Amino acid sequence: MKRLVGLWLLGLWIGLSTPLVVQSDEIDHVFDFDHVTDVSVANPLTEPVTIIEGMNIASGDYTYDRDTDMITFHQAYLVHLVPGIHAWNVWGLDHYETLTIEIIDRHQAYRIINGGFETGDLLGFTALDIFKGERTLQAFTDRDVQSVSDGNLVQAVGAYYLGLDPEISPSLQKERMGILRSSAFTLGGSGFITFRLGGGLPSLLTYLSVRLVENDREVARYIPFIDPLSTQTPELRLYQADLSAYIGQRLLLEFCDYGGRTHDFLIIDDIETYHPEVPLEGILLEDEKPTFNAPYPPNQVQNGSFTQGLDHWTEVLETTAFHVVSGQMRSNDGGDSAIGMIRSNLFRLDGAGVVSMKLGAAAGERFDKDTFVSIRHYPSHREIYRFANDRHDGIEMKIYYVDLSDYIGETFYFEIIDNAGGSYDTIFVDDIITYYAARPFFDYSVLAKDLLQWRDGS
Ligand SMILES: [Ca+2]
Ligand SMILES: [Ca+2]
Ligand SMILES: [Ca+2]
Repeated sequence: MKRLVGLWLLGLWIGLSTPLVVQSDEIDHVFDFDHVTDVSVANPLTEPVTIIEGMNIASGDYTYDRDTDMITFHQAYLVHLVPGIHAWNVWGLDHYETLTIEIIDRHQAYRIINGGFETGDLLGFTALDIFKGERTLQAFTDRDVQSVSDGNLVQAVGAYYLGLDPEISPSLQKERMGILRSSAFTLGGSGFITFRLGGGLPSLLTYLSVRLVENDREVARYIPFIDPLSTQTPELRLYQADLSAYIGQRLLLEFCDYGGRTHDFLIIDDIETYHPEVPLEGILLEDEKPTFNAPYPPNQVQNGSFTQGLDHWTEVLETTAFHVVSGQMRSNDGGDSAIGMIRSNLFRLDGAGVVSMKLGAAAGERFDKDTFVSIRHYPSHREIYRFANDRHDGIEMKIYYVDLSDYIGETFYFEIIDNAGGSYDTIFVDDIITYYAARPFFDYSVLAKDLLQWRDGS
């Protein structure tokens, strides 16, 4: 009789996401968001399972083992369920039994999935390839999730942290690039988040970006303090960030590695986005996303031909790599060993939607990871185009055109990057034009080749 009442109740509740209220002695199993695992439950039927229905379950979300007569609900499915007691219909040939799993309330809505990497892989995260879509250059892979017992990284929490794949060379470990995107969460509690980060030297090419899900706007950027002495044995430090201005909003985190040099890497653990109270521990990081003071961006980027020195350009690192020589902006103030990044003011794309500039730099593999031009969208701060010199002969600067006509009316800025200190590691830029009333004539041979290839690399 109890079973019949259960079936009747279930009939009422099928298709609704509201948790079914079930007596606790009827719960078949529990799932804990803080200890993510698959959940195996005995088949409640006296015959083999044909299909399971309910809670938007799909055939890839569970497996049925005929030999053991066990049903296994996959962790990747369970992590998305809201807290409560959920029921599924387990079908045989012509009838079903119900099966229940309690999802423990761990404030899931306010938290990212697998923030401590304790599944031993990147479950819950998406790794986006950046550079030419080259899979071997993806900085964040399941193989980078390291067992704490395998290393000497005492600052990690739990059994795993996101480190560096030990099977590849140290130089490739750092050369790789990528973006690791978390699952989305609603910011709740105190509005503070905490995370453990480590990496190489202070690098403006590796950071944590916080974005609004609604419109992809970057609301904050955090760059860890890094002790240069820690480059040999990367150290995770606990940080906190105050995002309380965004309480109630849907956010996601992106750990970004845009750099290809030995100091450009991130190691990560213990990301917690829900703190009911302001956390007591952790170094408070300030938002370091780019800021601009021109409220009405012109269509021609200011001082694009460097006739006014470096006015309207902002050097980002504290070093001074950029100077103007013979009317060109060059990154070799102090020689090729200088490293730096300089940022233009904002410009609004108008007219034909084409921009151009003259470029001089060494060409070829490696150089295109170290000395390049990046075009970023504002206010998402998303990098939408990246190109390097591929035609300069070392004597005469060459013109490069970028067709951005899909983005007319949008606002952008340039970043010019010199991220290496060896011979020929330098970049020259001149005559940046961001406004053409009519489309200029140019053919494929002078088109800037986009080095970005966004792809879900997971
Ligand atoms: Ca961990
Ligand atoms: Ca890197
Ligand atoms: Ca340089």
